[in-house]
Amino acid sequence: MDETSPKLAEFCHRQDKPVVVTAIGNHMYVHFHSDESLRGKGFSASFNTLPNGCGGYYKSPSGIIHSPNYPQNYDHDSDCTWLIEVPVNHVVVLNFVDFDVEPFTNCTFDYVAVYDGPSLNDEEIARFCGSTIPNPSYVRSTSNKMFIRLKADGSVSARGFVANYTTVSYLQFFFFILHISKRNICVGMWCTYNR
Ligand SMILES: [Ca+2]
Repeated sequence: MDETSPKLAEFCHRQDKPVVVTAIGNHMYVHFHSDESLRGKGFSASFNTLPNGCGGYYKSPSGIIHSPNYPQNYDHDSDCTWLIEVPVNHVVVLNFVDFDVEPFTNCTFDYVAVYDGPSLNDEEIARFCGSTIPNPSYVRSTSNKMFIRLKADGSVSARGFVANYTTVSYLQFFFFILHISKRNICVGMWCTYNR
């Protein structure tokens, strides 16, 4: 509710398209800052509320998502979904920085699932539960959209999760895949960088 809260997005310069920023809880704090020289038109924004109060739609090139109530426990029966959409010809890299979701075999009770596309109908590329950060901590989409779901049952909750996401171009993505799939191949600076 103030500047110590996690930053969801930061904008300057001109935005060519409307940008959607979604708060996780029922508060959002917006800070507009200008210095002593040069002015722009400023900004105009509207807001609305989501019926289930969690999840959201993210279109900024990077951002942070976290479970409802974090760092307090998420509610029983939570069912939150996040859609991240970044520019075409880019992919989404989601990186978990904190994770604590009720552990159970096959994540039967509570879980965080990641889908390679804009909805639950797309391929589920990861499903996590437990009290440690997933290893590896990141998940990548193969297109410019990623869908994430936190699903909880009616008993036992935990702290939840925090994840940040970034946008990577197809070219960067290709070089990364080449590197991890054939570690003995050097591609430009990637060879030096990862040696
Ligand atoms: Ca549970």
